[in-house]
Order: sequence, then C-alpha cells, then structure tokens
Amino acid sequence: MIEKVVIANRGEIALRILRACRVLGMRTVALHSEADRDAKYVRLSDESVCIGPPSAIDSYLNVPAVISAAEVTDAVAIHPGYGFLAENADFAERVERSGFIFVGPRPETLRLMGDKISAIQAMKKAGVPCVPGSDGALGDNAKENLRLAAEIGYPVLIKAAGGGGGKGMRVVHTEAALTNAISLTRTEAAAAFDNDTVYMEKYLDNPRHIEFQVLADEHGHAIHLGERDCSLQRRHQKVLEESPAAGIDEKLRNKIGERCAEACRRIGYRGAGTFEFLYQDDQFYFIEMNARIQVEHPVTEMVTGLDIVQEQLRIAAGERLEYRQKDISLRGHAIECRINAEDPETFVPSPGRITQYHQPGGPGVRVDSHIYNNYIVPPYYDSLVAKLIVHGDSREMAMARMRVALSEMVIEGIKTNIPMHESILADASFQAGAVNIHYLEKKLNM
Ligand code: MV4
Repeated sequence: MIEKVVIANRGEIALRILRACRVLGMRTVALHSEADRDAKYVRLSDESVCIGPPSAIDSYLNVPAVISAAEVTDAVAIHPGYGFLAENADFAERVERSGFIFVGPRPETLRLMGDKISAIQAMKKAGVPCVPGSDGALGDNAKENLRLAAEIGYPVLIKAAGGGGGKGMRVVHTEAALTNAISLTRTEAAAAFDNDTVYMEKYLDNPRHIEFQVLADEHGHAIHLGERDCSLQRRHQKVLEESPAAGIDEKLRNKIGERCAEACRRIGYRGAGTFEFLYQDDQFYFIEMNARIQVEHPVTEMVTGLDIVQEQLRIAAGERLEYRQKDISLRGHAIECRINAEDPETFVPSPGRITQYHQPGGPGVRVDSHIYNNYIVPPYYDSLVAKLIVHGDSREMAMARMRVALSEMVIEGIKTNIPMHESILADASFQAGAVNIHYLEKKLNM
C-alpha cells in the first residue's frame, strides 16, 4: 500500500490523479507553481507545496524542488502525469535513488524509449511490426545511404533518434536530395536534442495514427486495452481521439495488441504505456512508444470500464494485474474532444478569466477538467482546459452525444476551440470514419 502520493503535475491531469488516489485511499500532495495556487486540485488535496515561480522550468520541471517536496511531506510515491518530467529517465532514477516510488516505467525503460532507434530495435526483436527502414543509425557514407534509400524506395523519411512527437524529421523524394537532407537533419537534431543520430524509414504518405494502450505489472503480466485512433491532429497536437478505431476488426486488434503485450513482457515493461503505430493499406507499423499516462486515456477507460490511473498506482505499489486478457472486452465507442483556450480560427492561446462555465452532462458524458467559474487560465502552460468525453453503444451514438454535449458546453471570458469541434462533428468524412493524419490540416486550410 502506498500511503501518500506526490502529484508532480498540474491542470486536468493533476485532478485526475488526485481522484484516483482518493478512491484508493491514498493521501495526496499537490505540487504547484505560484501561478496555480488557486487550482481546484490544490484545494482538494490533503497537502500542497508551492515549488516555485510560474515558469515551468523553475517549478514543474525543477527536479530538486519536486524531490524535496516529497521528502518534507514524507510521501511514498511520485506520479509525474504527462509532459513535464513524465518520461525523463534521469528524474525517475533520482526519484528511486531518493527512496521514492516512481509511478511509471523503470528508468532504463524510459531511456530505451527516449532513443527512437533503440525503441524500434527492441520492438522489432519482440515481434512488433515496424516501418521498413535502416537497421539503426545512419552512417556518414553517402554511397551506402543512397543504396539503402533505393532499396527502401522513395520517398523516405529521415528522423532524429532523439526526436519524436514531430520534431526532427525530413521527407526526401529523390536521390539528388538525400545526402543534403541527411546532413541538414543531423545539424538540426544536434541543436534540438544534443544528439545528431538519425535513421531512415519508408515515408508513409497517408497513414492513420492508431495507438495501443497496455498495462504491465512487475510480475511479468501484461495486457492490452485495444486501440485509439488519434489521426485528427494539427501541427502534431491531437485534437480529437476515439476508441475503437473505425474499421479495425477484432482479429487484427487482438493480433497487434497481443504483440504489444508480449513486447512488454520481453522488455520487462512496468506500468501503463502506449505503442504508437501508423496504419496504412491494412498494415500496422510501429513508430514510437509513450511510457506515460496519455491525455487521451479516457476513451480507453470508457470502452473497457477500467480506471487506468488506478491501475498505474496499483502496479506502482507492486500489486499483480487483477485482469487477464480474457477479462478485457471493448464495449461501444468513445470519443474525446480536447477543449483548448485558444482562438478557434488562428489557434493563438487565449488565457484569462472564465466568467461563465456550464458543464454538459447526461448518459455517457464525462468531463475531465480543473476549471470553474472565475478560474483564471494562466498564460504559462499548455492551453488544454477540458476534455469532453462521450460514450455510446455505437460510433453514431457517440457522435450524437458529442454534438449535444458540445452544444451544451458554455465557457465564456476566454476563446475556445469548441466551434472547431462542432465543425469536425458535422464533417461528412469524419462521420464516415477513418480519416488520415493530414485530413484536419487540409480541412482547416480550405
Ligand atoms: C512518419 C510519418 C510517415 N512515415 N513516419 C510524426 C510524429 C512522430 N511521432 C512520427 N511522425 C510521423 N512519422 C513514417 N515512416 C508521418 C508522421 C506524421 C505524423 C504521425 C502521427 C500523427 C501525426 C503526424 C503528422 C505528420 C507526420
């Protein structure tokens, strides 16, 4: 049993973690910056510690401040949420060396997944299908790289090993452009990630982004919770996610999901994790693994009935998974809209005071949000103010419930992207299902 958990994050996920801790009877310590003093989860928490000024670098990313807060409050575990320190292997190592439980994978696993080349090699070895590409890092031999690209077939993609989430990539369409593209990507990668290692993959031109959720305990058990379709994105920021992915049959889901679970057993994965795939022409291609709880985890919770954050905490306490794969079934369909404080046309952030807030409700409607009337959205952090999640027996029912819920939701005083979500829900291609990763950006540019 973990008696007390430090929540090393902010916003909706801090509240989400707090709720899971309280349900499990764990006491909580909310860490907050000077800008988040009035946050709802700070009030609801058993204890709180101010860890620094508004700037994330000086607060939520301040490793000594986070560890000191755990020490002075006699906490047992630290939950990092997503973003900030969640996948920082050095942080996880310092947490463990200081005698605390890190609610997440082992530091070695974070290191393995942080390097995209070692992540791909581990998954390939474990039987997870990957994108055709270079076997590891590219060398400096131009002739050899040209031979490799010809073998893979153009277009190819040059990616930085230290990248991920869309940074450090370059598409190459011709032999003539290859050598220069490799050296440009290297230079950019060295500046951005302090690591000039790059690799090559076949470029997939119109894939969907489909990811599998897994849970693994410290006793060698691992299960998958099906997949989420996260193809609707703008500039590598996900906008709307759903589970299950339209058009993926149970046989393929179980095959890929079982490969992911088996990979977890092979590498000794611990906790919740996500295998990111590109899906094109009926094939799945692994690209990266996210070793953390993700923003979009609620859609998986709605279709499986599990509480993934509770599972993270149980696993961190050393418990065995209480579910076997046969206990997991997907019921109905769930959709999540990310509600951001931003201009719906220009996407410029719109911080400030929320003067009116009315939350939607009804059967199958869930709102994960830390906001309230008169809450001031600070300008220092990401603009996510609420996640609106709906569930229904069918995708059609989920879409209908989402349309109604969006129409009920009132957030005044700041601008939000609710109008964009309404236009997505009204879009014929979205309604038909299975749009690719380029769809939303094309639609927005029309
Ligand atoms: C790709 C790809 C096409 N082919 N890899 C972008 C973020 C990073 N996680 C991987 N990304 C991509 N990798 C191959 N071989 C296209 C993308 C990509 C993308 C992937 C997922 C979601 C949105 C995306 C937007 C643009 C490009």
